[in-house]
Amino acid sequence: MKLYRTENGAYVERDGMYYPVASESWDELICDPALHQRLQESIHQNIPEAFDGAVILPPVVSQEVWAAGVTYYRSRDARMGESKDSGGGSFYDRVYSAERPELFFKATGRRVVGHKAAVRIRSDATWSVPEPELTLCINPAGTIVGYTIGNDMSSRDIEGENPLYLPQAKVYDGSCALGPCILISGDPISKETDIQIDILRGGRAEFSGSTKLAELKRDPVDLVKYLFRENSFPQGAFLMTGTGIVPGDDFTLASGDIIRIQISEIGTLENYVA
Ligand code: DO4
Ligand code: MG
Repeated sequence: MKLYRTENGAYVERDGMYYPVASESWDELICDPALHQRLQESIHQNIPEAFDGAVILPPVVSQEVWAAGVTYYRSRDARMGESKDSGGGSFYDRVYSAERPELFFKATGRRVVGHKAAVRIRSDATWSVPEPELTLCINPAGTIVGYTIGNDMSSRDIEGENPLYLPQAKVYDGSCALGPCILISGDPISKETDIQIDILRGGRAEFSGSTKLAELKRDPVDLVKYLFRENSFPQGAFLMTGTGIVPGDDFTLASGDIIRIQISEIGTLENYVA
């Protein structure tokens, strides 16, 4: 089942049919401990509706968005390279193999954009990239209730200059995209899941890359356990699980680029760079 937040309320999709989901608010829905069952009931009790013209909103309102870092070897490698002149390289190597993961605050709902909306690059950055990341939807009890697609936009020159600049490299208006929907599932997502990114410039592929979830070094459940240590999330939370795809050092995003991130089982998140 896939759950969408739209301008006309929430919808659940199964087998290509879209059913309305009654709710007080998005927050109330996401926090429902019986979300899975409630969506099944919506499918059984409602008549499917046309969905073609629906305006899809980001699947987040009051939830905080957090992110894990250096969870794939490719990210460790890229980060060690970009920060070698600042002496930050060894931090990334150490966190990749440490028991405690890197977790950082990424966005409030206000800073998140949804499917087909504009992501932004900082005007004071010279080296910007998207980071395609499987993103966990977690309820207030700390249970993973679903999966969405995330783009952790990053300013590599700023984080490379000094690891202490990470919040500025990562948190700014339009720095996070989530969507288009949440795959609601009681089962862990398959390690065979493919993650693919295509960046189009002037209609042509400027960069393409892919990875498999099997390359993720950390167990999503362990990441959530660390996030919820000494931290409560009364409205639930989203946790981006890190990137396994980093374009070569000569690539930087430009205004007008289209970023397509595909995760098998979930769908495609498409954004353009403002
Ligand atoms: O440590 C810096 C950020 C890492 C990150 O965002 C990632 O690996 O995806
Ligand atoms: Mg990231």
